[in-house]
Amino acid sequence: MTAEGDRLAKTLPHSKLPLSTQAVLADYRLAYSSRRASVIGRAEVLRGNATFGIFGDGKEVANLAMARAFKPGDWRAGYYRDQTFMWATGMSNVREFFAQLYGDTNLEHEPAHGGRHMGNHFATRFLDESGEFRRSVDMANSSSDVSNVAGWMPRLLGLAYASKLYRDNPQLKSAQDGFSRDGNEVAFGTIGDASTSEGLFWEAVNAAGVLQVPLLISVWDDGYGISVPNELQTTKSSISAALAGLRRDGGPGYEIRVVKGWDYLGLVDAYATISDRVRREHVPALLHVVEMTQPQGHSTSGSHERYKTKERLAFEIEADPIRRMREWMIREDIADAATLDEYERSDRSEIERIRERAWEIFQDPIRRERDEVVALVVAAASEAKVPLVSSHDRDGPPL
Ligand SMILES: Cc1ncc(C[n+]2csc(CCOP(=O)(O)OP(=O)(O)O)c2C)c(N)n1
Ligand SMILES: [Mg+2]
Repeated sequence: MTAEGDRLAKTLPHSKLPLSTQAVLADYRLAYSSRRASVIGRAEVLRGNATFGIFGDGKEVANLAMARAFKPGDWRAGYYRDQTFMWATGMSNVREFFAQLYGDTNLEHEPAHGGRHMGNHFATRFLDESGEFRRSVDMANSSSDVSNVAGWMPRLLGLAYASKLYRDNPQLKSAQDGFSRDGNEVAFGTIGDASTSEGLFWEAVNAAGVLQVPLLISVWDDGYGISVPNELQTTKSSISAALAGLRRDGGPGYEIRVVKGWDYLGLVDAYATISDRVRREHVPALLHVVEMTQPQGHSTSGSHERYKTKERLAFEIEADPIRRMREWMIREDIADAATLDEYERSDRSEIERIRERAWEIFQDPIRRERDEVVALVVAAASEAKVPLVSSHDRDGPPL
């Protein structure tokens, strides 16, 4: 670690935690790398090298702030916008992102589900090679994503409830080895604005308020569920406004906060403060992350240019969290533009190198099998003395 890296960049206003220059720079580079992977991922689908893509672009900075609050033993139940969080916590990485995109079925390349789910569906392994439970208290843990939106909410509730039982039930004290440390785990949930309209969201949110479990739900609010805007989806166009009655005021209830998706410092501070409260007091929390963007639209199956207004498309560029984080770093003298340009250049080529390698190892068994089949056909043809090239192929079309 260099002296420069150790330099204090900021003290967070509420949590009072120190944030070093090195930590901010590392976050920025990860955000930037994740964006490059999303951009390349979309291009790969449009080129025909992959069948479908849905990515975490626009959600990078909030993902990183959430990752800073995530501790060994914690759990995640969430959805396809979380690639940056998964990489930041070490639960996934760029190589696995591209293996998933290509549909690589080799578990060594794609350990989440061996190419059998949708891309950007995440999971960590609970069992070791001999089928025994791993010690989840020492690991970062993610339950397996599912495609039906909000389908993971009841599971999120269950994960949080388990910690409550481990803390409160004396009979479970002896059984918690490896699974819990006195219920000090937080279950982190993520969900999109539109998916909060699902019944499972409301059932889980209400039950968590009744049970007072350690659950921290982040709503990534980018204003849209595919092409449907919030006004047509959510009462008052705001899930935190709609849920305001759940807020605790002297008795049991929720911690509810609203933070902007491009405000790096505000996000890191909010996650640090709130997760600490959730962990200690077992109070559920909802962090409504607003003004998020979707720079490439919903997925590779559509073009947001077809349904977003000119003003909204301009906002997607102007409120881009990476752009704003970069501007903030320069303004605060954390890094200068030339240094950041240099990092970006190097991270861009690193992402491309990893993609290329993921493509090669995905193609490798396919090419080997093709070569084997061709060799068999050639051998059979030569034994039967059948020419493999027709006179038409050899001589060209008749003139
Ligand atoms: C139960 C269910 N209904 C519909 C869909 C199709 N679908 C996939 S993503 C999506 C929109 C989700 O929007 P939002 O929750 O705002 O998340 P975002 O993609 O904007 O982050 C829909 C309707 C689905 N996967 N599951
Ligand atoms: Mg949305």
